[in-house]
Amino acid sequence: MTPTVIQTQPIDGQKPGTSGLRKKTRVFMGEHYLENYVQAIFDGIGGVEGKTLVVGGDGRYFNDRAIQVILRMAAANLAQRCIVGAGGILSTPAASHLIRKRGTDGGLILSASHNPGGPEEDFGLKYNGPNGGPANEGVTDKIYARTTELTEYKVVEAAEIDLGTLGESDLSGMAVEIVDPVNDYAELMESLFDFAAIGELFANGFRMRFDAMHAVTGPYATEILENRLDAPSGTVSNGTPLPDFGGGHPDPNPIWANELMDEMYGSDAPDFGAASDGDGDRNMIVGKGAYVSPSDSLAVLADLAHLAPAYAEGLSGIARSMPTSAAADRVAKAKGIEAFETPTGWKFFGNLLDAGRVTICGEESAGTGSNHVREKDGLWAVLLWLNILAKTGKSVPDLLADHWARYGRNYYSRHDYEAVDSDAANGLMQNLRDNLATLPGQSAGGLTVESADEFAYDDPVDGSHSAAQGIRIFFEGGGRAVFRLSGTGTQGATLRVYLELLETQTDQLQKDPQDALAPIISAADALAEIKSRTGRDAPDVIT
Ligand code: VG1
Ligand code: CO
Repeated sequence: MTPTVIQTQPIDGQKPGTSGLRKKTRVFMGEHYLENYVQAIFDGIGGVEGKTLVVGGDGRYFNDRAIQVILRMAAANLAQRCIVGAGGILSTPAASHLIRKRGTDGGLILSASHNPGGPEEDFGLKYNGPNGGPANEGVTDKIYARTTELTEYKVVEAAEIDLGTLGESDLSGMAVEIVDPVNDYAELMESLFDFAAIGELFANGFRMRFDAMHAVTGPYATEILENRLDAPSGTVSNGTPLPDFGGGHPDPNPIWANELMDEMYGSDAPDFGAASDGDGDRNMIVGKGAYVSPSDSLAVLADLAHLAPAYAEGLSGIARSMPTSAAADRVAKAKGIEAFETPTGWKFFGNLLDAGRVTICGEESAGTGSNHVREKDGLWAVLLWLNILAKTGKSVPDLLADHWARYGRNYYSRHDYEAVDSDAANGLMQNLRDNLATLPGQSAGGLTVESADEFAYDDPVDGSHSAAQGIRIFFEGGGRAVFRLSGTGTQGATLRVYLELLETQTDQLQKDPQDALAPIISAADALAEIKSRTGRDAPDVIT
């Protein structure tokens, strides 16, 4: 069948952010909007003729209809095959795995991650390359350039594909293969971890709560935890993915996963709690009365990963995003392996992983992962924690206390100011940038600035340079404040302020992070003029 060529206009503002393009769902549903972006992706990666792509998403509102459009456009652009998760569902790490396992030319992942879903909420789309990872900046720049010049896109007219039935069908000459979204991923997890040891933990009465937050990990967690590891049924809660995530934010942090937090801090708390986000790449870990900050989680996992079969030989290196605390660096140092500091976003870990320079990576935003895929992976982190708990026989609070006693504790918090006026947010950043040279020596909040810079990154593998990745202020005595604007928001600007302080005195390791960080918090406000410039008295979200 000859494809229909539809005339269109370039659409302004289709610039991919930290993780693909995210916009209000209604924007994506607007005339030619999704189509323009899909055609720009296809053109930006050099066409899809003869190629095989993986397609799937987190099941949010518009996921299924967007997939039908993508399939008809892939056929019109002469793709050879699309591999689609049944029901249009694939968690981000499962999609990454499928791209790698099947040796495809990449994939399209539909998700706005932890942002709410629904007709009035958010939608997103990103391209991952043949290594299974998010497209690097070179590729996203090409995709963006195409969006600004595109005047037509191709689509075939065809009946809807039945996404619910496994098997292969033909769409105007392109094969559409509907696959089980869970099975390959569950097998991968079984190959990495000691399922016998974890199963024994559950058999001996260990209790766990996994909150899937009505998002994509429900079916994955149920299959792995309840079916393969024999955790009691009911271990997974909110396990049915819903197009609007039950009206909540599928964001696994103490604010949005408050149901889980209440249970874990309550009188009948299970031994272990965990949650994941909309597309399954983030994780939250919480023990009995003990929330684990993502930066600490990365450090503990890196320290003890050798207890899991896949990492028994040790790690080649550890990478963390710049705003993530330096806790992982000290683990790398103790192990005598390389540590890397990258800009925010998983795409910056891809080259290091591909080159074998690092085995484990993590971000303060609740993302941890390894070289098993090229995305962060929520359930992977949960299973590695379970593996470590099973092998050490210790509790989460004990493991944390051990870790801090050995390495010191990086008190850490992130303060988010959401939907701030864009001009005000840009003005705040520009003001810091303009004053970088004069900051050292200044006092604020009882602290003195030691140095300040704007973080830039030279990729050690391909030499590419990424500028303007956040402003860092280091204080005398080891504290740090980092400022950057979010690249995933869909409304105004989100200012993220990252606060950190290393404590090594053994009698000072059990403080509340907000108390421990009070001087850094007040210094950050004074130096960046947060309150006066944003007009906000307090952050919207503190994690
Ligand atoms: C945020 C996080 C970042 C993460 C990104 C995508 O980006 O800070 O660490 O990689 O989301 O995560 P930003 O630009 O808003 O700070 V996900 O779970 O949305 O794929
Ligand atoms: Co996510």
